[in-house]
Amino acid sequence: MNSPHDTQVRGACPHDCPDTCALVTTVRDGVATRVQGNPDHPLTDGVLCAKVSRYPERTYHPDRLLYPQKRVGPKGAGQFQRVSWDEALTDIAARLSALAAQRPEAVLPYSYAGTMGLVQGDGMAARFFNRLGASRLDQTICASAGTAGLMNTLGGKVGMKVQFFAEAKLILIWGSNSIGSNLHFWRIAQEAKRQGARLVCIDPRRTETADKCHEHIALRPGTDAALALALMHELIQHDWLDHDYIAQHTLGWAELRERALQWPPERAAEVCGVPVEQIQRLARDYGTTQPAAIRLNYGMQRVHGGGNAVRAVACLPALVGAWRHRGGGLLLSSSGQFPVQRQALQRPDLLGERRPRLINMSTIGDDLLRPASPEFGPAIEALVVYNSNPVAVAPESAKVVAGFQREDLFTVVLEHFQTDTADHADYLLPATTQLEHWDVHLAYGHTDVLLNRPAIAPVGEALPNSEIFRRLAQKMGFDEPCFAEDDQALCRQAFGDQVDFNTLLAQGFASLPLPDAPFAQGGFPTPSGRCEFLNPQLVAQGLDGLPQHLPNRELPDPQGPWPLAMISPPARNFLNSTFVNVNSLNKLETEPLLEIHPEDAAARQIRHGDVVRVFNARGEYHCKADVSARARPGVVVGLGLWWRKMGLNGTNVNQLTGQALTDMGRGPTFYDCAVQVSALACT
Ligand SMILES: Nc1nc2c(c(=O)[nH]1)N[C@H]1C(S)=C(S)[C@@H](COP(=O)(O)OP(=O)(O)OC[C@H]3O[C@@H](n4cnc5c(=O)[nH]c(N)nc54)[C@H](O)[C@@H]3O)O[C@H]1N2
Ligand SMILES: Nc1nc2c(c(=O)[nH]1)N[C@H]1C(S)=C(S)[C@@H](COP(=O)(O)OP(=O)(O)OC[C@H]3O[C@@H](n4cnc5c(=O)[nH]c(N)nc54)[C@H](O)[C@@H]3O)O[C@H]1N2
Ligand code: SF4
Ligand SMILES: [Mo]
Repeated sequence: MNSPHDTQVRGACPHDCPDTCALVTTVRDGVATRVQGNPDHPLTDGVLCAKVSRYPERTYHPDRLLYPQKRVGPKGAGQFQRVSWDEALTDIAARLSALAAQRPEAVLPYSYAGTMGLVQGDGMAARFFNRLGASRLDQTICASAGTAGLMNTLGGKVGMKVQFFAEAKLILIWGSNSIGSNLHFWRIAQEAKRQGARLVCIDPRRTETADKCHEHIALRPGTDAALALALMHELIQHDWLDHDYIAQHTLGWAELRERALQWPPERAAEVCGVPVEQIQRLARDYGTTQPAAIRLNYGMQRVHGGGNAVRAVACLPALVGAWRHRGGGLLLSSSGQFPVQRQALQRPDLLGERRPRLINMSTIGDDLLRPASPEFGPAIEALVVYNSNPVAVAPESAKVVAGFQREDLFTVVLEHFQTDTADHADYLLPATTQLEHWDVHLAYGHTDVLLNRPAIAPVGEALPNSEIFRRLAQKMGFDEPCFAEDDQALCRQAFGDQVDFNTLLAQGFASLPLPDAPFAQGGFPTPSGRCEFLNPQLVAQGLDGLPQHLPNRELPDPQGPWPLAMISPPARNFLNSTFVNVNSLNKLETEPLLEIHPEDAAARQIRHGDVVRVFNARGEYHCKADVSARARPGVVVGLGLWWRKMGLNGTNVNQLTGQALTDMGRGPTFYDCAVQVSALACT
């Protein structure tokens, strides 16, 4: 119940989730008592997921980091003592200055999407590292294969407006567990369903989303391009094509046609491990239903051929002319539509003539262990981690941990909690949460800009990331005026005059003025202005210019040592490794689990609840078996990103994943991973 003493503060959810909800925080006597969805923001509609509804619990968690700390124990042991901000920042600045004077590229920032805010993300931090001349981080860990696939086909991270999925008559939910990871889209899909739309889920796992769709196509991981090419085959054979749209708005139709004709449904059925009739029926539905909409998500691009898979799927709407309708087309990410003023915010001009090397965050394990060499440059000697928990989330943990344990590596971690990564810090600095700082947000699942106002004062001595970098800059003698700008100034700069800041101040959100059906008359943001089935840039690089099915590198071999494919998608009540330490949420997820099909379990004498050893050449992960038909035969599912220290024997699923990269975009291949499973006692 709200009392007259309550104030309500409008904000934005900072998490790496397509929904980017508008929040309303209730504050009484300086304490946040409740976080709710803003009912005035149409897409949020007053509704939040379970995770963020628990925000006060996370914010006032007894384990929140409240003051700066310095390592006192062995590297990685997580033993710290309290120090003052001044002592911490003076020492950090001295260490970084010494490196900056000799070889600035020995310093590496490591950040991702702990907060998606443009100010507390790579705003002030980017200025700081540009001025320093540090190595740049190639931020590939989530979406870069899909991004490359989309760029190479549609020309950008562009697509349908999410609200118009409500008007679709057929929705393909492709590589997305929407109920878990895109709840507000799912609500729109439900509306479409009530209006008679058919929902089809394409996912190796029988997710809660698959349960609620009319049909579930449980293909093998990494076979989406084969399925898409077979759909094209059927569209051609039955002439379910929009010839006019193809002629006017696409590039390379003759070539794509020839490629697709090599993929009869029988061939794809073999590759995907699904019945031929299911592919034929899906093609019929897609070819004969208008408007038809595809909600693609990043789950299907974490494999060797992930970029090509996205390319293949992204060709489909143009073939049937789905883009003609605002309720038709495709959405993977909308983030390319936001006019972010990155030059103003991040100030790449501070680099001057310097062009520091790029270090791929998805191969941080290998890169931390690499010595100096002419090709690589200097070894990484200092790491500044913020908005990320690489020790838990990056692939091939054994190497990541070995890298973080290097005695000669100087590591600073800005965090809310003492995560697996924080355990390895030399300095651990307390950061504010979204309830405690200003920020401004774009979204990748809708097209509204959101403003976040601080609802409460910082907890303990926590400071915003921006302020930590501002103070560090001062300590290092960076005297450019941009280091003195405050967070509200950065909020304004993020979109400059492209978005009306007064609207943001007044209502907390502002919609971008975009057309309802962006490609009804073509006009794709590609160099040709067309949907590029055949991509001339890829051809110029000597690559296959057409989408192709590239099999997983680690195809499970029933006769070999690694007979099972493993995927490790997000858990519904965690957000990557965030929220894993929030008790009410980890209770819902119970404990680290491996879903395994009853047949695969029986073949290994594994019973439900047994402790199992999941292993391959890279390592082993210990957890409990969840014998369940959610997993298809031959595929096991290691759900969610538990903190290593909360898992059995200090392991999590990334013990097993590898550092090989995708066909495009240099992305990780978390779901291209072959393993064996045995009961732990038997080993
Ligand atoms: N609750 C919750 N929400 C989240 C996250 C979270 O951790 N928890 N993570 C957030 C992040 S970082 C991101 S990037 C987004 C999107 O992250 P996504 O990874 O797209 O998340 P999901 O929607 O769970 O979709 C993954 C689905 O793809 C399936 N999948 C795995 N391999 C394949 C394949 O080869 N082909 C196909 N077709 N499907 C496959 C998985 O079984 C899973 O159901 O979600 C965000 N939202
Ligand atoms: N096996 C496997 N591994 C995966 C995935 C998978 O599906 N399977 N998914 C991958 C994907 S899609 C992604 S996006 C990555 C995610 O990897 P990360 O971006 O590292 O995401 P989180 O694990 O959520 O960690 C974010 C951390 O940032 C902290 N944080 C939040 N806000 C702030 C802030 O304002 N300031 C500071 N200093 N810290 C803050 C949080 O407390 C949290 O510990 O993981 C990847 N790893
Ligand atoms: S995590 Fe996603 S669904 Fe949950 S509140 Fe944030 S944006 Fe909304
Ligand atoms: Mo992600």
